[in-house]
Amino acid sequence: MSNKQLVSASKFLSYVLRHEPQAIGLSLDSEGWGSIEALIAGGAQQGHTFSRELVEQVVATSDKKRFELSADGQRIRAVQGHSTGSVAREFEPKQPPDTLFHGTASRFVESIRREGLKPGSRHHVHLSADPQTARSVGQRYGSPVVLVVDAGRMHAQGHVFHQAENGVWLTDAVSSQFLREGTS
Ligand code: HQG
Repeated sequence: MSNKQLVSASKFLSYVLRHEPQAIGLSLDSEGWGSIEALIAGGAQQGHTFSRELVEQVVATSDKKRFELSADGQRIRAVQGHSTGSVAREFEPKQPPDTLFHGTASRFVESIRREGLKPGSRHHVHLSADPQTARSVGQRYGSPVVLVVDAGRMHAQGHVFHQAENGVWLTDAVSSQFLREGTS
């Protein structure tokens, strides 16, 4: 399996398991699980041919551990990053570290200063535990800026945080009073 094949399959899996399961007629339950058999059959109908072996390799090699297989190996889900209305994962509340990081692009900073961080089309605002990861997330949209989130103070004031299985921190929104630019 070439790296190119794996990346392409990973992007397709992210697309259908997070955003558009209906594009291949796939049903996901509220925790994000869908049948691998249905995924392969639905993908094939849309010209995306892949095997169960390829799906398993994508899950095993995902750098950010984006996906998870069910214990019986029959189902797959994206652990976070959803925008589809059919999924509403119930994450446990968890106390965050004092500081978390959000990577964004410089062109969004002014709007974020005004409005704080909003989830956009996804279900949560995504935060990283370290500034390096945040920087690479910000880089996807342009010149990266790392915002420091005062997660400890937010939590003390009653804001709820969750941590997905792959370590990504999630919260509903971050008001600008809890944000500053920088890496520490
Ligand atoms: C920005 C990746 C203007 C926000 C990563 C971001 C992550 C605002 C963009 C995961 C704003 C949304 C999610 C405001 C937020 N005004 N812009 N008020 N509030 N934004 O892709 O956090 O590789 O939906 O800064 O690792 O970039 O796909 O969210 O730039 O964990 O597995 O609006 O996706 O994971 O962009 O990334 P996104 P994100 P994967």
